[in-house]
Amino acid sequence: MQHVRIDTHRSSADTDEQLRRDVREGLSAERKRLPAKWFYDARGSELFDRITALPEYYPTRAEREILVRESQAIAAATDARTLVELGAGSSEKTRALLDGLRRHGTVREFVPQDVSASALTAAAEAIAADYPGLDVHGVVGDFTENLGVLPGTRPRLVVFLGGTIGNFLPAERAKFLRSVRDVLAPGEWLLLGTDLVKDPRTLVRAYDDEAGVTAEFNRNVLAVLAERLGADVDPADFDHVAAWDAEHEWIEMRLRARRDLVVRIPGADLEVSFAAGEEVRTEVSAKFREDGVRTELADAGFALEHWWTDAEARFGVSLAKA
Ligand code: AVJ
Repeated sequence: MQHVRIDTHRSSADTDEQLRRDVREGLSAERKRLPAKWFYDARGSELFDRITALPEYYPTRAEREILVRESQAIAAATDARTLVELGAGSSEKTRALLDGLRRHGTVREFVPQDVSASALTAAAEAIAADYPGLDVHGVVGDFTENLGVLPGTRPRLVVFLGGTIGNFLPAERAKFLRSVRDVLAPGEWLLLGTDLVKDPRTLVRAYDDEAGVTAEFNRNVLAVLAERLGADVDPADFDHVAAWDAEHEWIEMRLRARRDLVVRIPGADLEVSFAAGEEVRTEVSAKFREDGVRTELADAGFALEHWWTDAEARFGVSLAKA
């Protein structure tokens, strides 16, 4: 008998309200922007899974290489009884960690958290089926808001993988890391995945693939606005843009209007004009250096105990102690 439980910490009405606020704020700003989290409806989560298999999109493979190689070291360093995964998505790479923790013999519970109920439920069930005896307690919610109570027996290992921390702006990052630190007891753990600064061509290609899957993923945020807020937007009116910002060391994804447009968004009580060529920033994906990660962790009250990269030093995984 499998132990799977899913708690929903936010209703779809909460979600609509937050989307409405983000859209009103972001699309009435002088430089238009939308938060990256709105990509991930069922279709967006599926498109992201396709991105992770693209030849140009190396972060998933590089991180998996590290997790497979180091899972036993992570288990031995942490003695984790609970594995908490923030922004779990399909939880594919988590299996490498669970394998290591299982072999070590301490882990009892897996707590995946994600905004996408569909992705989370499927992942929770698949993991429970493949790891008999593991209690799986999924949490549907926004990890930037619902960290107040973190379930699970101590010591807990909170993992935040994929480089998703790069979607936060620096101030948001500091706040997020601090909020993770605040829900942990001294001696508990954070495992953090960060994509690393590298040559801009490789970076831009990873966000602008030949097959156009990332372009479709980017435009999917417009489909989300159409679906949830009734926006009369045609995704084909926007071009996908991926650009390296060398000053901030982040990739920006943008949507660029192909012509002058007026988009009505009744669900947000908003009408937005775009001049031909005008862009909306839809994602920031920051890239990191070891020193910067160490400093940001320290500022949040974490000590960096291990730093691992893949063989090509494209991606970094940090194990930090609260
Ligand atoms: C899931 C946030 C880590 O920033 O690389 C992939 C999302 N965006 N291609 C990233 C994404 C475009 C991805 N994260």
